[in-house]
Amino acid sequence: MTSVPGLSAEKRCLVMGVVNVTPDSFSDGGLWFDERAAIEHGLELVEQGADLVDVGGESTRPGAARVSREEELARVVPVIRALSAEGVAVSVDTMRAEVARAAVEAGARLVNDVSGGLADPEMPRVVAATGVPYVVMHWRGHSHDMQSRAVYADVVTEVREELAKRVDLVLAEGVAEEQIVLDPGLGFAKNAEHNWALLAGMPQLAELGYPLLIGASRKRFLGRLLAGADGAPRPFDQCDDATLAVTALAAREGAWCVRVHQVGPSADAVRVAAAWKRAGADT
Ligand code: PMM
Repeated sequence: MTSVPGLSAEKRCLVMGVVNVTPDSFSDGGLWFDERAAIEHGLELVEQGADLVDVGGESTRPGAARVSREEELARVVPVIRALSAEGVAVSVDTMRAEVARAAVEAGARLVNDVSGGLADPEMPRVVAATGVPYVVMHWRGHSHDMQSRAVYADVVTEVREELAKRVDLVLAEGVAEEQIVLDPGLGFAKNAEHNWALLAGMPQLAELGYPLLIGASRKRFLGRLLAGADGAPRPFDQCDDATLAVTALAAREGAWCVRVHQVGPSADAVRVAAAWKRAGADT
């Protein structure tokens, strides 16, 4: 089973707090773009109960353009180095093998690749060499036109099959089974209906035999669900209670990790879910 070196062996869903070192991310763009602010926010998230802090330097919001490799490195490496030096378990949110390699050298303990190795063919080999856990997310293309690929006859079956293919490929490139974590990629080439189907389909995705990471935090489908009487979606920063509900339900479904922007309430929720499960196991 996948484990992150240095993390508690307590049996519960992990909480990954998000630090986007970007000027334009959907949910927190610009807030932590400054290096010092990003480091302080990462430390704050750990105080609030984050097991991992996910540091990303490239926005993946629908329509976003790519940043250069140099810019991405300059954004994330100093933040990862500083947080790692403070003992924080850092994951790097990147699609680039070179950024992943530099991040692990700077202390990152997990590589979170939203493209599941599709954006950079070097990625699986680099991750294999590092030996750290590897989040393989379901992805169909870069953000600038990904929503045009949100076409499925049966989203759960297709995402499951496409993830299984990615797993075969990364294993063939030398990644160990114990390194792999799968993620359905909510919002990435998926509309609201697809996202709900994938959450409901977690048991089918879990049948692939790998831990699951769920990233629903502040995503548009939550805002749409909570739209007011005028039909206007709820702004993303007013979707944290809905995110918390997803955390509780995902943890209950056996998620390995949830990726969230507001950490404190989710850190409590995963403990509630674990106590509930333990009590069930005792009776
Ligand atoms: N979502 C975003 C960024 N990185 N990583 C994983 N593994 N899963 C996700 O769902 C995911 C991710 C986009 O969210 P943000 O830009 O609002 O942080």
